[in-house]
Amino acid sequence: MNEKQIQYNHKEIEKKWQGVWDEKGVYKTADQKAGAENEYILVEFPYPSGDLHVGHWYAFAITDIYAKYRRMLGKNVLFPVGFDAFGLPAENAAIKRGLNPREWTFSNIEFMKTQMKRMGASFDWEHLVVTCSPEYYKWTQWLFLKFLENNLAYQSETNVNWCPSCKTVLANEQVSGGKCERCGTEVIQKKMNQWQLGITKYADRLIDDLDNLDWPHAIKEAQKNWIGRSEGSLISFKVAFEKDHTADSEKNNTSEISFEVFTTRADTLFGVSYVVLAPESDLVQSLLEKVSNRAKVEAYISQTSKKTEMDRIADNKDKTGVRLEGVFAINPANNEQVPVFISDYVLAGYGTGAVMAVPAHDERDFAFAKKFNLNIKTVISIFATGYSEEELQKKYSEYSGHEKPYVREFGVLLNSGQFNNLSTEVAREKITEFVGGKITKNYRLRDWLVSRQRYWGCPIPVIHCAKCGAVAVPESELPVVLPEISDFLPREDGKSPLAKATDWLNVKCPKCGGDAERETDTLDTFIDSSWYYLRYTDPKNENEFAAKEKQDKWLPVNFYSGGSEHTTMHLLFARFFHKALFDLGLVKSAEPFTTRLNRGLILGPDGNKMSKSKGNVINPDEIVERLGADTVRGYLSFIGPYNEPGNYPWDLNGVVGIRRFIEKMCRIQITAETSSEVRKELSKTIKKVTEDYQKLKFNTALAQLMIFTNLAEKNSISKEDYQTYLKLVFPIFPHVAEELWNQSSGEGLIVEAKWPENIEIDSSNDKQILTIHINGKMRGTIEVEPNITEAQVQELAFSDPNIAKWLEGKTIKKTIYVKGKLFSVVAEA
Ligand code: ANZ
Ligand code: ZN
Repeated sequence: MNEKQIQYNHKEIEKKWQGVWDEKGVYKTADQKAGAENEYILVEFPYPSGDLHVGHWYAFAITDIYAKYRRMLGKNVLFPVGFDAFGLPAENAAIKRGLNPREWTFSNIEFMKTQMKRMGASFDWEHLVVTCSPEYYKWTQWLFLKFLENNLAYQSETNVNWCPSCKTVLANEQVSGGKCERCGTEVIQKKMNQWQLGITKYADRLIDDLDNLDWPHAIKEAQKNWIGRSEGSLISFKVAFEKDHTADSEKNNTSEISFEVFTTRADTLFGVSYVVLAPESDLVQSLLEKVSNRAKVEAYISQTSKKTEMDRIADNKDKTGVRLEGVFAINPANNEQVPVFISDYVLAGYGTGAVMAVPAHDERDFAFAKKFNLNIKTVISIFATGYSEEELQKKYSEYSGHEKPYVREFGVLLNSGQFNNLSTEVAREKITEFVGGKITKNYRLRDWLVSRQRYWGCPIPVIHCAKCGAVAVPESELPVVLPEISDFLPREDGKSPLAKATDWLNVKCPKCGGDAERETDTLDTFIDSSWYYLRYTDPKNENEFAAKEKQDKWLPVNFYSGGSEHTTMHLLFARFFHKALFDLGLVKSAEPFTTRLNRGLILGPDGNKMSKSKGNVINPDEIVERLGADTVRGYLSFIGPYNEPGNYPWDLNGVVGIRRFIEKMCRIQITAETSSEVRKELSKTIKKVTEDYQKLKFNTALAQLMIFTNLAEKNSISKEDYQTYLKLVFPIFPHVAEELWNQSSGEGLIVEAKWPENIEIDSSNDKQILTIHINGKMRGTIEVEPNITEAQVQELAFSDPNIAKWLEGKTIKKTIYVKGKLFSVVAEA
């Protein structure tokens, strides 16, 4: 046979086969295939920034390996792609560079489509979803109206980041170090009426249903922490005012005012030495006229309003605050009067916005008490029960000396009247009951603020009428299309630039026909991405967001690959959205994604996150041009196990190594028969590669393919076995595999081939390795035919000089032969 020409011209090969696959429509999703199970493989869709980066390749091309493998197994796969196309960058391009956000976005999409097509991935482009197209956002609006009808969407006054000099609302990422990113002015918090979605109603289900999901433990834990459910008590404190000095009684006035605190540690109630209220709370406002240091208090309130929540909860030891002079709170457990403070470490939006402070057992309260010289009273001891109170006191003070608070949740009570010696756990309930409190749950999770004062987003389909209030735009008038405007800066009062499009803004009320105005806020883009996977199943439907029968075919998503940055927000929002739709009978499953995978991150060659400013960005197009898409696919699959998130620096030598490997693949020659060694390795390779693909360990699958390739290149392999090998290679290296399949006159296209079956190898004729022991010590090995006799073994062993030397001058006493394993000799001098 002739030396096979090694001519790996990746450009020609990749272009050719992409054209053929496209033309034959091999990746068109079949709604139903006889006898095939449907499988929905999903990757988080990208923002159309205008350039595909290596991260996109890692997301799509590597998940595509899995999609291809599942297809070859006979699954009917939906593997769609789309663009999460609303959002700030387009608007910034409009403001800074005078571009039209729609044109900018769509031209980016067109460009990225051509980039993506070079991956050789099995996307079905007919299922393309673009969230900024009116065909899509019509249904985003329709779904929003369903939420509105069912009291899951509502308006309320909420704080926003406000730049007083730009007169604009800022997103969190536009605030750096408390200053406006554009002009450097200090950002303040401003109250605005904004739309919210009632995700907190789903808090318990969002936690509890995690148990049934086949998701990595770390993702579940992160979601639980984000929701932050804690069990505690609501305890009511009465307010008392200091009597003015002219009055006769020494005692303070108890007022009618009371407030509740939320505490997870009702067991520490006897240790309360003061109370802290959130400065911005309504309660503080109502107490203002009774405080004797009002100016100071008001100054602190205004100072707090400049801080973001992030700054306030930051774990700094330096606590600030102001005492409400003349105001006291009465501890319901022992009727003690304690001072009342405001401090920014207490947030109005969590719990009740009021905290009973127990400095002996809480870090923040401790720091605060130290600073303001407040009483620190120990009420919990770590020492076990059985001690008298004095003993406990003594032991405790020896132990702690109040250098730091004892914050652990277990222990026994002291200094707590009739509750002394109870365990903290029991005391929590008993004390709550004793003071008439309530056991409740509290959540970190807030309702989802979805209003954005921006142009480039989905318009909220609501009309405001002075008479009728907020009225839904009638379904027949959807979509509310974004008007074309040219001035993208927000209106002076902070309203979205849409408020300047007066033709669009002024409408008649759908209810009463009177003059009315459209809502000018647009929706958070996380809403767009909370249901795109539903639309993928039926992207062109003009009458429904997705027909029931299409949903039935594909949902829930079997496999969802995404970035770890979406562990909480996106994944939680989408789960909430889906559950809400489930309750409304619009989807059938309570969860959208049965399996979730967070993939790793590709770093620059310097080991840092790729960024333009660091100059360490790898441009995949360049590498595809120079070395080929198959090389990039191979490199990214080899970099580490796909199912475990890790950080992988880009390594050009590694890339070149993959290219060389592909060239080696091309050098394998077909012969009449397969050598037994190659055949055996092929059997092993099929097993290993199948297992590894299934587990998303493409790196070890490829390592095995490399071992096999090395062997096959130097040995003989039949056409049939060679083609089996190509099938194993195909998911990672589709273009070159198709080319070699074609050159070896494979039947049809490899892309339509079936996954190979295991090959059973008859190993009964294989040579065996025997270990030789002399007097209990291993002294060497010999290779023998399987049907060898004991006498032949002995002859072979004794003729091996390395073994014979141990027997010199000795007499053989005994030999033992274990077939296929061992030949053992006992010899004496
Ligand atoms: C008394 C106490 C004693 C507390 C003690 C803790 C330890 P989690 O677990 O996160 O729910 N707290 C309540 N509302 C707050 C607010 N709006 N801003 C800041 N802190 C607030 O935390 C609940 C605990 O955080 C509550 O229990 C309360 O302090 C504080 F040894 O009450 B604790
Ligand atoms: Zn009206």
